[in-house]
Amino acid sequence: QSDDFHWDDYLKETGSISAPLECFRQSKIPPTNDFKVGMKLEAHDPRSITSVCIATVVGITGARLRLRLDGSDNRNDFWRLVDSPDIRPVGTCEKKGDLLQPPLGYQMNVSSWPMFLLRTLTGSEMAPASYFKAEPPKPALNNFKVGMKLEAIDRKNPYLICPATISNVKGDDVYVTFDGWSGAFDYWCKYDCRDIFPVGWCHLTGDVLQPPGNQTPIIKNTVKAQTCSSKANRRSMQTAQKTAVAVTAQQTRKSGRSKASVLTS
Ligand code: MLY
Repeated sequence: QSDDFHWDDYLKETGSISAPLECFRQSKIPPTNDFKVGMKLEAHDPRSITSVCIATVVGITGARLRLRLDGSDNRNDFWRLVDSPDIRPVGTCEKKGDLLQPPLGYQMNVSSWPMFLLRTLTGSEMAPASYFKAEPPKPALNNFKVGMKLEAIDRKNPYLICPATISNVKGDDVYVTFDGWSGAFDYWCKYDCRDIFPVGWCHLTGDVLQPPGNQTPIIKNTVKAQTCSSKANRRSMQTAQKTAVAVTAQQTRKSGRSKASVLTS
């Protein structure tokens, strides 16, 4: 957790509440991350969901792994929780009688794939089965309410986890907005999405929680409000604006011009 951001103070200053643990499809006690950089595993190719590929752990961040598909480039890394159903031990595919696939963007001729696979696995360290944790169960209902705070993955910069707000709820879907940022990073997702976490998650897992942004939220939100037609949207935008104003005030008080230049680079 960054030195100058503390959920307790922030919740007070914004007059907001955190979404209860029961809202999330995350384990109450975050899973331990035993993986080591260099270990290999099987992973679904995020760009070609029917393919199962060999991936290497190239980084560890909290309860997540930074993964790179063997035979792919270094520009398509992705992040998965250790209890994600997208990853499993090497050998799982073979046991099921399936074939490991080359990743999308495999740089060599496909005919070289079997030999590449053999070479990449020979002598490599494979992550033990006990490191892979079971996916937590899905909460029965969408219990999120507008205004609740959470920690959410920035899908445009998926290594980042940031303070966020539930700004709209529709059936099983929730609208996640990023505190202190204009709408560019916001997204709709299912309430049981694995990219959203309870307040305190990063602190418990040792992942880095970003501080809220300090863009000029009032101007950006006004622009956005004009494009919102429904009453519900306008109402949630008003909530967001109030939060944004409070955040900006807080940040100005705490750190003057703060980290805008770093975060918007
Ligand atoms: N400098 C990048 C990263 C922005 C990150 C925003 N997140 C934290 C909501 C950009 O401005 O695109």
